[in-house]
Amino acid sequence: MRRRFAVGVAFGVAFAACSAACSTASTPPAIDAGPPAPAQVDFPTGMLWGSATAGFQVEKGNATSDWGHWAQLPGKIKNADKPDVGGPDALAHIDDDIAALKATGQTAYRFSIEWNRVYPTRAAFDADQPDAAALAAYASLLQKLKLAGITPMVTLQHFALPDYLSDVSAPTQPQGWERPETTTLFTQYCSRMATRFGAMTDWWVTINEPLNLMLGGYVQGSFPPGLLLSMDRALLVARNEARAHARCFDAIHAADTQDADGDGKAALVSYAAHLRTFHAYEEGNADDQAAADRVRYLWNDWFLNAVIRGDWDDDFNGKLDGPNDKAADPSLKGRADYIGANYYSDTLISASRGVKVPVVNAAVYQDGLATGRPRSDFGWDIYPEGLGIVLDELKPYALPVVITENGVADSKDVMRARFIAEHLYQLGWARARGVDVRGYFHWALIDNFEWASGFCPRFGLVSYDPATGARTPRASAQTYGQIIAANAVKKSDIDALPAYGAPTLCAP
Ligand code: GCO
Repeated sequence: MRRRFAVGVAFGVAFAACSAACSTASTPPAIDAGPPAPAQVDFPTGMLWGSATAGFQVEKGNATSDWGHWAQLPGKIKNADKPDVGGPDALAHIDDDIAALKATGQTAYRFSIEWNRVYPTRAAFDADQPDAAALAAYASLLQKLKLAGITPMVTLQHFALPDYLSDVSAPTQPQGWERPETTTLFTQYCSRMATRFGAMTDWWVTINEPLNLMLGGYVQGSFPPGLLLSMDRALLVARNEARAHARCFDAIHAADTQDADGDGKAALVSYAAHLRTFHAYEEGNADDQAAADRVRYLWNDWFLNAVIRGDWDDDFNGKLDGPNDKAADPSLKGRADYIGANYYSDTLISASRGVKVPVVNAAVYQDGLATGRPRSDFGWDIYPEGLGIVLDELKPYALPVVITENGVADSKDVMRARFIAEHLYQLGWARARGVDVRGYFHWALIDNFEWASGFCPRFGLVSYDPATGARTPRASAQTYGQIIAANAVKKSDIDALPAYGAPTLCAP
């Protein structure tokens, strides 16, 4: 069966899932034909070992966000799941979550401060009258992390936007990042949060996966405002997010002058890019390969080039030759202190079949790939080598890298231990090849609301049972803890782990 417009996926352009028709696709080549795989990889002292969440996915009570409204609309969320019913209610369970981090020796935690929670109305935002309970909750989280010796990493925008900037009832009107006022207000929000919390955190993520937001909202239709293949609006969103990131970067640096952890740096600011590997649907097919290169450029390089090099490719054609293109634009250049990289999986690209996405003129296949690799409950390939590939691709930017997300939907915990070990092995190997990776955040600390897929996919190191409210560490969390304790991964330890178990498919 061929499926169009799958919902609720991180990469999001699953325009057609593979079926028997995909059988001509072959397994992409393994990385690094050169030096043999090391027997052991080691991590540096001070490596950030953590896990990640996002406010809308683990909190309750974000009804004044666009996602809060979106999740009430019929047909938008798998099984009609409601974020406030069945989630782990993180702000009410800070101690439990910190205990889970400590139990595995994690030293860092990435979470978001939800804009709509802090400023539920436009009037509150304009008057700078933040919600006292919201501020107290985030301050408490930050204080408790400090007491526990856990380094916080704060995301300022993780998909959900306040409803006064993104109205799900009016999708034909400009929404969210399309509106110029969103950048202005976001910059103020960044400044205010950095002023208020800068003494308690040094690590900042401005926007989470800006291109996924664009894709889900304007191409695939599974995120607010729910548009299909609305390319002009999509590209406007990407441009505005890049500029907003740069303004937020400046605002944070201006406001956060306090060094929270005594390392001499007051603020380390970046965004979280979702990076993938892209292979030709048919290995050796030159058209497919060219299409894969186009998609890879747009998805992996475009935003990084803009905010690190200041290279502004306004028409997304891969060259700085358009009337609005600009090299080394000083208003954009140098706006990343590190690269935040979310890595999940691989993608096959076809030039000749399936639903083509304009601009890249290619069909994108991201789940149910005919590669023979193990796959997660979400239908995504498990492809640890891909992490090595994307890390190698980051070398030319010459910046430290933090893996801000990496994880697997695995409700039965039959894949996660090996998944973690194999990905961390690739990460360590990339370090040995010269990529300066400083941290790793597993997605996720605890089971949570997976956007359009609701609570079906289970990404947590800790399981959450909505019936009993029990938070139970999964066995794989111990494997993560052992690697953290050793600060190394041995190939022989990976070999001793059970093979990947079968997925309990939770496809959209
Ligand atoms: C994303 C987000 C997370 C997801 C995670 C699993 O990548 O979509 O940053 O919010 O939950 O990636 O899909």
